[in-house]
Amino acid sequence: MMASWKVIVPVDQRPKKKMNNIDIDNLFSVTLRDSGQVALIDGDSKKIVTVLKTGFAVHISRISKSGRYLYTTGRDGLINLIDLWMETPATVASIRTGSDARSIETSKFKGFEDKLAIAGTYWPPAYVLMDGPTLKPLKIMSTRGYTYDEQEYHAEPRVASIVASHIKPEFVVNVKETGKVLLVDYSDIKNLKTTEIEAERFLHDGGWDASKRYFMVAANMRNTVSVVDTKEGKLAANVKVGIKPHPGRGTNWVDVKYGPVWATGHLGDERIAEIGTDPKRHPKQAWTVVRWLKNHGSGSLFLKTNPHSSNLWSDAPLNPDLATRQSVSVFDLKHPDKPAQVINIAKLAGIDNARVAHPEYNAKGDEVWLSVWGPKDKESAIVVMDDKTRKVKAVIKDPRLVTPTGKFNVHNTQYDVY
Ligand code: DHE
Repeated sequence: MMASWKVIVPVDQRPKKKMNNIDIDNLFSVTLRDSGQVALIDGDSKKIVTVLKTGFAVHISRISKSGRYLYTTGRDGLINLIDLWMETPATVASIRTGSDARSIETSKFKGFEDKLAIAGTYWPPAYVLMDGPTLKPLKIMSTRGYTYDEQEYHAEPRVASIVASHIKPEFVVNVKETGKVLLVDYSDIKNLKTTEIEAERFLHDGGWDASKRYFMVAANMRNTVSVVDTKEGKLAANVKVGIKPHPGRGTNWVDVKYGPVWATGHLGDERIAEIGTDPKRHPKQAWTVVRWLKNHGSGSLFLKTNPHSSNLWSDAPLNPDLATRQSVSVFDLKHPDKPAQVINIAKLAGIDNARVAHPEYNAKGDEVWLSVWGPKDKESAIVVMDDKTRKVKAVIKDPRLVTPTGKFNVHNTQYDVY
């Protein structure tokens, strides 16, 4: 790890203030999966600011608490740290933390803003804590151990999603095969305390409820969403959902009848499960599926609404039917009994043979960005929809936009708005 570690621009040679006119709040970091790059796109002008080389089949982007630093991880374990304050944002440090990886996150608790980073790896089965501004590795922790239920030794349990708590100096680390959620207290790395929570198998992706106290994570082999109460450091519930839940980070809104909910779509069926998340004021609904919505098909990966919106957008990029995987469902959350409007987004971009994936709102919450994810050697695009009218606002096309998939709006990623 040390041999791969590069500080390209030392901290004292970095800008002391923002050196560009970019509205960083509304910048999007877009995964260009098959070219191993991210495109930084200005949310207002829809213009590409720059395209940066990252790891192989780059997977996700995450933003530091201050909004200055952007972290990316490639599937090859290459972490890039990008400074958004530079005249043209560029990589200022990089490291390889393993040979197979999916997750990266940064410390968000008061007093630890931008201080630490954490990367999880599929191989080796471990996570590493790093100095945030330089990526210097500080401590590697193995995830090898016993499955929570059968108490069988597992030699290579992979690290799936990692999120940073806003209410404690903790990272929530989800270990796939053992079904354990680790709450890693980073306030004293030398005397590291972790709380090990028995959840369910195989943990994959997830996100916060609206209060940011409960972490909701898919356990896809058991058709379950595990709910971790990060305030108490305990499992709150295992909620049975549909077949193979896949929430991304999931999404939150207030159901007209049942109060605050968090929702996930599914790979294995066409339902969207709304789970009640307010045990104080809606105890009957808490940690149960209060309502099922009907997506336009199975094979859904991501769904999103926004505090400023009453629409819910849901994709189905892994559906075998072409028209289905090119389309999204848009639900009116004020009238949840009304069927969704199904919009073929790829057609709107004039592209055939693509998957449409990953709705992401802009910072204001009045636009929804969707990736039209074509083959590597064919045209792709990003379609920007006006949230209110559900009509096209812009189609971003550029030869540099090779296989766009995930899009991470700085504001929404920084504050976990979803
Ligand atoms: Fe992902 C998140 C793992 C395939 C796009 N993906 C995640 C996370 C994990 C994961 C563990 C959560 C990270 C976190 O929050 O810390 N993904 C995997 C796989 O193991 C899998 C199934 C197979 C593989 O070979 O990697 C896989 N993922 C894909 C894709 O094929 C997708 C659709 C396109 C791509 O770019 O590779 C894809 N995954 C994403 C995206 C997120 C993600 C866009 C972040 C969602 C978000 O809104 O935060």
